Amino acid sequence: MESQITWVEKPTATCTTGQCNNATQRWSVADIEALFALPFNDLMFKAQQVHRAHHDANAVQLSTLLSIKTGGCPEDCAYCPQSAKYDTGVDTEKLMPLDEVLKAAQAAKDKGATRFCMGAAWRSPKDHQVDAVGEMVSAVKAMGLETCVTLGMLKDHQAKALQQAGLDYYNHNLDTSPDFYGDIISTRTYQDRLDTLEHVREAGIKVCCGGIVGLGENLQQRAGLIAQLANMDEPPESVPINNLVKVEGTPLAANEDIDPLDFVRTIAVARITMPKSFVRLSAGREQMSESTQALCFLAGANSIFYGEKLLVTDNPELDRDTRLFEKLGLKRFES
Ligand code: SAM
Ligand code: DTB
Ligand code: SF4
Repeated sequence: MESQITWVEKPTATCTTGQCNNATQRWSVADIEALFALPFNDLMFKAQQVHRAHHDANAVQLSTLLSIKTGGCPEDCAYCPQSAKYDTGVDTEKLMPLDEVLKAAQAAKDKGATRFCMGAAWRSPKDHQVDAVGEMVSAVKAMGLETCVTLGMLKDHQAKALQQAGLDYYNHNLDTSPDFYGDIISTRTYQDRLDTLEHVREAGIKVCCGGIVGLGENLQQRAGLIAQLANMDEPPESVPINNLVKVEGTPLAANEDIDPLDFVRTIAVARITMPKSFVRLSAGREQMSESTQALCFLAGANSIFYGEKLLVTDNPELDRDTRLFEKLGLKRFES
């Protein structure tokens, strides 16, 4: 029997929640909650339709992460093993020298990554640190890799300096909905995040922005995160959806795991509401079955972090990913 659902590609609604950041938001939180509430098969069917209209259904973009400045971060993000506030056994290190970064970038390229993402455990970098990262960006780009960095909050002139250095993407996650943010982080505000994203956009750098599920958010708050992302004047080119990696010593270490099918639903809803974006199945793959990952690809995920480490936690071994790609007939996305 035909599904009774009428699909609306981009609903126009007036904001009733106070959570939208533009007057004519495209997706209300209620619209997104309604997507989450669909029968699983209907949701997956719609996600596939949208995915196939905008992307090669069997191509997945491969990004490799490197922590260029590990640990000792002054922020108190409750999920993060790199916060100095929690005893997680992560040692604090200085900014990695350029030659080591380039060695890691070459290794990532040799193994098939097309984008190299460098992460620093900073609240907000100083100008001389931005200059040092700018040098890394220029050198990695010269190797023929796309570049992405995530350094915390940026001032407008710092975003411009990174653009001048040739940076392709800046990763800065909203992580969760505005009304749940204060439960997770107290050392900065949601508006701080939005301000940095605006500086990045204005500098002409592509935006990589997503969030984490499994923080203890309710369904409305999960929908609230997607609404924030989808209603940006220009949705992020890249949307990482992380499943919380529970790290001993962090306040969220004992959180209950979310149902894997709810994670898949989050990917599908991100795909439907941000048709052109690359949706990245990000942290949490190490703990995920092959079947769940396969469902995530079916739901429209078309990017992963590829390489044995995320920043400080484990990611699947390369041969495990190679086998999974072979089983699923997936190929590497070439831009
Ligand atoms: N300090 C910068 C910042 O917060 O933007 C950059 C690095 S920070 C580690 C980058 C992102 O990693 C966070 O925004 C969060 O989404 C993700 N992340 C950190 N710890 C995580 C965890 N345990 N599980 C899943 N995602 C995590
Ligand atoms: C993103 O959204 N996920 C990545 C990347 N952007 C920087 C980080 C995941 C971190 C997982 C925990 C860790 O290894 O530190
Ligand atoms: Fe610091 Fe980023 Fe970790 Fe927050 S997520 S504690 S800002 S490294």
